[in-house]
Parts: sequence; structure tokens; C-alpha cells
Amino acid sequence: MRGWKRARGLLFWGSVPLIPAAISKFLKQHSGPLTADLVLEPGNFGLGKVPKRLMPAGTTTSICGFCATGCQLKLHLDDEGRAINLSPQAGYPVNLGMACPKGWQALDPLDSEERAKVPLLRDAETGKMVPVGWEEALDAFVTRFKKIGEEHGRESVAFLSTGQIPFEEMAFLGCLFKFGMGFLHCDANTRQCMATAVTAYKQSFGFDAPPYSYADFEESDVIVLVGSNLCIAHPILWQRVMRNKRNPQIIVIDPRATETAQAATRHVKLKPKGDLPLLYALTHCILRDGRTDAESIARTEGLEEFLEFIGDYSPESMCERTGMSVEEIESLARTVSEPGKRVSWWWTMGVNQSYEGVRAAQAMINLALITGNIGKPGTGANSITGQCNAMGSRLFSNTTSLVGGHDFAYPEHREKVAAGLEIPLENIPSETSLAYDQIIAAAEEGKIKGLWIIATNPFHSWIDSGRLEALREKLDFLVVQDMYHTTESAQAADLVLPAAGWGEKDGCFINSERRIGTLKKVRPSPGIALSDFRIFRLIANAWGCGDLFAKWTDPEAAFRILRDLTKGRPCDITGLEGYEMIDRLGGVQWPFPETAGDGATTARERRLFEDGIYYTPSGKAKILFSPPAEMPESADKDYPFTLLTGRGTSSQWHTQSRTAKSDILRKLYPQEIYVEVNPADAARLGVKEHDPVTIRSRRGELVASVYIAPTVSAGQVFLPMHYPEVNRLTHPSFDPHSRQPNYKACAVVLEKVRRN
Ligand SMILES: Nc1nc2c(c(=O)[nH]1)N[C@H]1C(S)=C(S)[C@@H](COP(=O)(O)OP(=O)(O)OC[C@H]3O[C@@H](n4cnc5c(=O)[nH]c(N)nc54)[C@H](O)[C@@H]3O)O[C@H]1N2
Ligand SMILES: Nc1nc2c(c(=O)[nH]1)N[C@H]1C(S)=C(S)[C@@H](COP(=O)(O)OP(=O)(O)OC[C@H]3O[C@@H](n4cnc5c(=O)[nH]c(N)nc54)[C@H](O)[C@@H]3O)O[C@H]1N2
Ligand code: SF4
Ligand SMILES: [Mo]
Repeated sequence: MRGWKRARGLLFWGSVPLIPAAISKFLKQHSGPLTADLVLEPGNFGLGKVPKRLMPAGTTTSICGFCATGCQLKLHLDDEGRAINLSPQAGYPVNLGMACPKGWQALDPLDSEERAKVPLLRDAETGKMVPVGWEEALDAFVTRFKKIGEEHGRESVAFLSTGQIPFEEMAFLGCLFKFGMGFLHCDANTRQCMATAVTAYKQSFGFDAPPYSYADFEESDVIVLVGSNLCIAHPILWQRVMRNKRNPQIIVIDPRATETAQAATRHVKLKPKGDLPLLYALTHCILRDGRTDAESIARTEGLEEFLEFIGDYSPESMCERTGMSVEEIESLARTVSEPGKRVSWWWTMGVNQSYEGVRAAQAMINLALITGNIGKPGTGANSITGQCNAMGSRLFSNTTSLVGGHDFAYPEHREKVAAGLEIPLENIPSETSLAYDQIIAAAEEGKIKGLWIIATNPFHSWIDSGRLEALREKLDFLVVQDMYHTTESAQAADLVLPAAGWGEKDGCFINSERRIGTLKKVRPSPGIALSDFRIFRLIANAWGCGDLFAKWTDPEAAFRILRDLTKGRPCDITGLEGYEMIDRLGGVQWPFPETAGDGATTARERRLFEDGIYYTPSGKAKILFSPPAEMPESADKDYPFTLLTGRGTSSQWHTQSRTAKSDILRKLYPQEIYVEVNPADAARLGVKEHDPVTIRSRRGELVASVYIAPTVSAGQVFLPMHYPEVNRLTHPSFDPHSRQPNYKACAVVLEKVRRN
């Protein structure tokens, strides 16, 4: 039997796309719930057609599947409804007809030969990955994970997922895993990325609510970008800054002279992790000089304690920690508190990826609150999200928060969600999951024995990634569900589930400014790859809990279930009928309650807190702070350089599984790993441009080509995260409140590679 199945798998492998006769034979041989589910999704078998509704006059639209800017792309379709080309959508309120190189080339990664086209299962005897059909794959999935669960309990299987699939899929996964399969621990790569902002907002505002709209970039007098390289990471948001007609001051706070810093009006070359000391010193000056807004302060609580605390943070005492002079700090403090000026604070990974990111983010929130820069045009304490659906994951993934902007800890939330989903209340745990790093640690300790990885590539992207390879040996069963079978994580798997990618499925993303937009299926997925949504349906049925999710028939049905769950929450979107309405309105920012009415539908860009009412029980924002801590691993005699990491070019995306598949994008970035080295350091080390150097940390080493540039200060080096070696060096330290990894600073040593 096994041989037959394997042969069938091989048939699929070798003959993709399948001929219709082979498909119908396959379907006939495999009737029952599995087949019914496969049939539900026309177009999955290579030759299917895209539903007619997606083809108005030969074009349709989709939100880009890379960054959280959320540009809308116009897809040009052939007679069969397949996208053959695309262009940025003119008139969409986000990108106004623009797109960056990744957006323009978004179709390229779909055609790669490295696509996972059939499930692959590791053969116990040979250790090789063998193509199998869906039934065998599902059988292995269910048998192996059930066995682990039965032997070791509900804490022994975990999943790690993503901010890059539609939220309907994220919600299905989170609900299936916790309420259907009955496991507890799950997290996503949003922990690597947004956990700090989530925690900061939740604690300060009472809900994870980025308050701004992109229009604020254009309406601000002083734009402060902290640890944010917009020109590379959010190029279209930089274009929005460039549209600002108020002649704004643009201040970039970053240890590196990034592309954005070079284009700004002022670059504050901060010492790595000098953010919290600097922000407190600025606050000290502003409070000392009374450059505050009484009305806004009246809407806060905790100021008295803060006043006492901030006395210790004079600019004089913070020079050492920030690398700045008293004059520089005083002048910056005046600029960000100029009466009558609209000041907006924006931050990204330079802040979030830190051992004290939450407090640094809250230090900006505090500054906005005390200077009255919130709830008004051109203001805000604004976290820019990273992945296309990071915000969707925050509201709907059912990992850290209970689906729909709820909390696992509150009985009334659990009751509401149980009723809304029509599932037994006892299926909803009151405990929260372990965070990502705790899941990894539990796997290392042998407590977690089964791991399911969906749309993320931690064997490349996780901090101190060398640990994952060692951990691999400890896992009884590792499942990776990805578009490609060649990612570092997929290659480590026991079972690879082939997933459809962006462009091959429907659903919604939520961008940085809380705007919900739709994506469309405009391509069949290759081989027998299925959308993640369909894979979760198949797993639900195979696991025996399909009945619980009977109403989750397709993404839009799931959307409606999720929409109804948000009723009465800050993220209430009950005013949305469905996908067609979202498209008609040009994307819709949450909240959008039933009561929003037509007035709200015409207000295309909305910010929160215009009424000064926050989501805390008192309605007031909380001022939160704690003393800055020491860097977990700073440069020393043996490891004299501070290693910074981040995005390299606008054409590279994370672990490069997608962007490396585009011929055009590949021409736009360096193929080999390079390290930015200050000219003085290069001279001292005796290295020239393009010389190979070994970079070693206490955890691992790599060889990179030298790129001599004054963009980094002496004593610092920068490595782009897109090369798999980089995270072998990073130091596994975490913010205590958000458990976000501290990717951006650790100690390394550089040595010239001696040629024989
Ligand atoms: N082209 C491209 N665009 C992307 C992505 C991509 O992979 N490629 N990824 C997307 C995702 S998921 C994310 S999260 C965003 C990330 O967007 P960004 O956060 O803007 O990008 P990074 O380069 O990771 O980090 C920003 C800056 O933080 C600086 N930094 C390092 N340490 C410190 C510090 O201690 N303090 C301060 N103030 N700054 C510091 C770095 O020098 C770097 O220039 O980009 C999104 N957009
Ligand atoms: N040193 C260092 N490390 C970092 C960072 C840093 O600044 N420095 N940044 C961190 C940040 S902010 C982030 S967000 C992470 C990103 O880290 P990852 O999430 O690991 O990176 P990606 O390459 O985006 O991985 C996404 C995976 O999902 C697959 N995929 C894409 N679409 C789909 C789909 O629709 N379905 C399925 N099933 N699979 C799909 C892709 O092929 C890819 O393998 O990296 C983190 N790592
Ligand atoms: S800026 Fe972001 S959303 Fe816009 S096209 Fe580029 S990657 Fe896509
Ligand atoms: Mo991210």
C-alpha cells in the first residue's frame, strides 16, 4: 500500500501540472470528506480557472504580500483569469499609484521550480524526503501529533506561524490548534517583530492600537524616525513623507547613517541601545522647561511618579549612554516640543528588537502624551509594522490574544468567543501560550516534542539560530508548511506541506495604519499545493474536529465569523459587509462598527484618540517607565565590535525565500554576504574593499565580504539579515515584557581571512 501511495506521489511530482484525467481518477479513488474539500477549491490542480467574480474587465486588485505598508496592486489578467502582469494601483489611499521593486515583481516568486508542489514525507529508513499524496501526508500529521499528545499531554506540540498569510487563515490555524486539536502553545514570527509595540500599546492605551494614519506623515511639522530605515524597509511610506508640504524637520535616530538618515534633515547618531536614556533625557528637559500640554496630560495617569523618576535623567547624566553632547540633547528636546508644531514619533525594529524595547516605545508614547502630540493631524506615537499582515496577526491569530481582540484571561471574553464560534466553552483555555523563545527552550528541554511551522523560516531568522539545528535532533516530528521545499526550515522537516502563496488565494491583510484590504486568487497553485486555509480544513477533518469548523467553508465565510466576533471591541469591524465592500471603499481602517454609518465610509483616513479617551478602564493613558538596563552583551576586549543587523536593500525580503526567486530582484542586491565596516576600523584591521573577513561571536562565526563605509561608526559593524549565517552570531536576549528578541546588538570580533 505504501509503495502504491509513493508511486502516486511520484506521479504528481513528475507531471505537474496534472492532466485533468489524472485528477479525476485521483478524486474518484478518494471520495469522502477529504475529496470534497479538495474539490471545493477550483484551480488548485494547475489547470483550474479563477472564479469569474475576480475578473472585472481583465483586472483585479490585491494588497501586496510583502511589507506592512499595504500597497494595492492592480493585476492584469488573461482570458483564463490568471495574472500575467501587475502595476501599482492609482488612487489607492495608501500607495497613490506607487510600488517598490518587491511589489512590482510580486508575481515572479510564484513560478519558481523550488515551489513545494506535493507533500514530502521523510522516509524512516533512508532519511530521504519522499513525495506523497495529501492523504498520506495528513495521516502522518494526525498520527504523529496525536501520538505525541497522548503520551506527553497538550503542552507537547506547538506551532510557530507568521504575519504573512491572510488573517482568515491565521484565525483558522489558531482556533483549530487550540480549540479543535486541543494543544496550548503557539506563537508567530510577529514575536520577532511587533511584540514590543503590542505590549507597549496594550499597557499604555489599554489595547494594541497604533493610533495613526499615513496622512500623518504628510501633515507633520517634525517627523522623528527612531530605529526605522523607511527608505529601504517601507519605501512607499518614505514617498508619503516626501509629499509633506509643511517643510518638515525629519529627524532620524539610528546608530547608522542609513539611506533614510542621509535623506533626513537631522541624523542623531545614537550609541546602540541609547534610545531609552535619550528619550528620558528629552523628557527631563521638556518637563523641566514646562513645554507640556495640560489638556493632554489631564488624560493620563502616573505623571506624579514619572516626575519623580525623570529627575535623574538630566542630559548631562545621559551623554555617556547616548554618545551625544548636552547641547545636542537640549536642542533635540526643543525641536520635539515646539509649541504649536505637530510632532510625530515613528519607530520600527531599532526600538522593538531590544532587551528594553517596551519601555523605549512607551518613552515615546509618554512624550507624545505630555506634549499633546496625539489624536491630532500630524502627530502620534506610531509603531510601523513589518509584515503585510502583522496587524491581522495581532487581532486574529489566537496566539497571544484570544481571537478578535480578546483576552484568554477574561471569562467573559472566553464566553463571548465560544458563543460566536459555536464551540464548547471548555475548549477555550484560560492560560496563555508560551512565547516563541520559551517554546524553543521547552523543545530543547524535551517538553515540546512536536513542532508545526507555518509560513516562517526560523532556521534562518530566529536569534542564535544555531540552537535550532541542535534542537532538531530533539524533536520527534517537525512539520513545515511553506510555498517552497528548499527553505532552511523545510529542509529540516519530517513532513513538508505544500502551500499556495500570495496571488493563489483569497483573504485579507491589515496594514500599519489599521487598514483592511483584500487579496485575490489570480493564479492556480502549482502541483497539488493548497491554500493554507484549505490545508487547515483538511487537517480539521482528518483530526476529527471538522464539525467544529463546519461554517469555515471559505475565507470570506471565516471573515464574517471573525467580523462578528469583534463586536464591541476597539477593533470592531461589524460595519463591513464583506470583501466587495472593502474593495469598494478603498480599504477600511478599523474600527468600523455597524454604527459607523455613511459618514465614516467617506472618511478615508482616520486616527484614534481624537476624543482623548483611551481603552484603559479609567479611559486615561498610562505613563509607564523603568530605569534603563545594561546591554546584555556589550563589546569588550575579546569581542570589540558591536554587531548591528537589519534590512539590506529594498529588493530583499527576510530569508529571501521569495525575493531570491526573481531574476530582476536578484540583480538589485549583492549576492554575497557583506559587512559594513567603518574606514578607520578597516585600516586598523588591514582589510580592503571586498576582502573576506571572519566575524565571530560567542555563538558562531561567518565569513563576509568587506564593504567599507562611514555609514557605521568605528567599533560598530552592520550585517544585513537576509543571509542565513547572520543569526548564528546574534545573542539570545529578550525584552522581559514582550519577550521580543534583541536582534540588533551583540559583541563580535573581526579577523582578516589570511589567504594561503
Ligand atoms: N526591503 C525590505 N523591507 C522590509 C522587510 C525586508 O525584509 N526587506 N521586512 C519588513 C519587516 S517584517 C520589518 S519588521 C520592517 C523593519 O523595518 P526597519 O526596522 O526600518 O528595518 P531594520 O533595518 O531592521 O532596522 C531599522 C534600523 O534600526 C537601526 N538600529 C539598530 N540598533 C538600534 C538602536 O539601538 N537604536 C536605534 N534607534 N536604531 C537602531 C538599524 O541600524 C537599522 O537601520 O521592514 C519591513 N520591510
Ligand atoms: N538578525 C536579524 N534577524 C531577524 C531580524 C533582524 O532585523 N535581524 N528581523 C526579524 C523580523 S522583524 C522578522 S518579521 C523575521 C522574519 O523571518 P521569517 O518569517 O522567518 O522570514 P520569511 O523569509 O519572511 O519567511 C516566511 C516564510 O513563509 C513562506 N511563505 C510565504 N507565503 C506563504 C504562504 O502564503 N503560506 C505558507 N505556508 N508559506 C508562505 C516563505 O516561503 C518563507 O519561507 O526575521 C527576524 N529575524
Ligand atoms: S512598499 Fe511594501 S507593500 Fe508597497 S510594494 Fe513595496 S513591499 Fe509591497
Ligand atoms: Mo518584521
